[in-house]
Amino acid sequence: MALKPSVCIQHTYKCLILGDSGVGKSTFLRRHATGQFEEEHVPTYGLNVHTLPLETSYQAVALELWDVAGDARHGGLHNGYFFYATCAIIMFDLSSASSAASVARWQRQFTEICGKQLPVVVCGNKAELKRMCPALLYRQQPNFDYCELSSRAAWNMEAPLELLCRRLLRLKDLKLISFPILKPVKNGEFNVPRMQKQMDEVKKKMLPPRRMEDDVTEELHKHDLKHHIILN
Ligand SMILES: Nc1nc2c(ncn2[C@@H]2O[C@H](COP(=O)(O)OP(=O)(O)OP(=O)(O)O)[C@@H](O)[C@H]2O)c(=O)[nH]1
Ligand SMILES: [Mg+2]
Repeated sequence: MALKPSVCIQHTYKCLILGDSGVGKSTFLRRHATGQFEEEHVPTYGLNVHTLPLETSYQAVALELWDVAGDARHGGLHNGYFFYATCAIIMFDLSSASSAASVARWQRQFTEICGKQLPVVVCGNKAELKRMCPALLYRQQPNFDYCELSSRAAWNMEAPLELLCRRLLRLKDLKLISFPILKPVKNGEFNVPRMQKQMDEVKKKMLPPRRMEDDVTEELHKHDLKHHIILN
């Protein structure tokens, strides 16, 4: 299913896919690699790696996707996996508040090992399900993007890849010009306008960048954000 760019790949970038167990990291990878959607949660032990060639409006690149086990007991927190990563997708499940609350921890771990400058896309999966997490907010930051998708509905699957390619190549108007056409799972009914609207609402309500001197507790209080999850 993965496409074969007609032109030579100029760069391969290592991209970690991080997030709690069960958020859908392996499903995302498998969908892109084979088109299949697996209903069952088979936890990953260690990691899976798959290289995805991508044709963009500027050049062909490849993302080497490292899908890391979300459960520490399955070897997911192995620091060695992080070496030489150039970017990350941090995934959470929009129907699970605890997985959204864990994003900050995954992001901290990534920046501690790989540095603060690398591109990160926080990605809410299972967008077709009822949202069970409190209101989501993220802070404007260089090298940070947010998107939502549904592997089940095959909706917005290419968004994190496109956002990362833009950051990696420093080309704001870059577009993926070809990618695998994925089909929603059979017998599913998906409300695409609703999914789009919910994602746009989160994107509209960004927080300004945090200044060094800001006290986080005070800031939350000031903006009345007690019932929000801040994603970075
Ligand atoms: N409803 C819905 N379920 C999904 C979606 N994506 C994945 N799933 C389901 O979520 C469950 C977990 O998926 P995995 O991809 O195995 O999760 P993971 O993040 O790789 O988990 P670990 O390997 O344990 O870290 C599976 O039952 C998938 O079918 C989605 O977009 N919508
Ligand atoms: Mg997995």
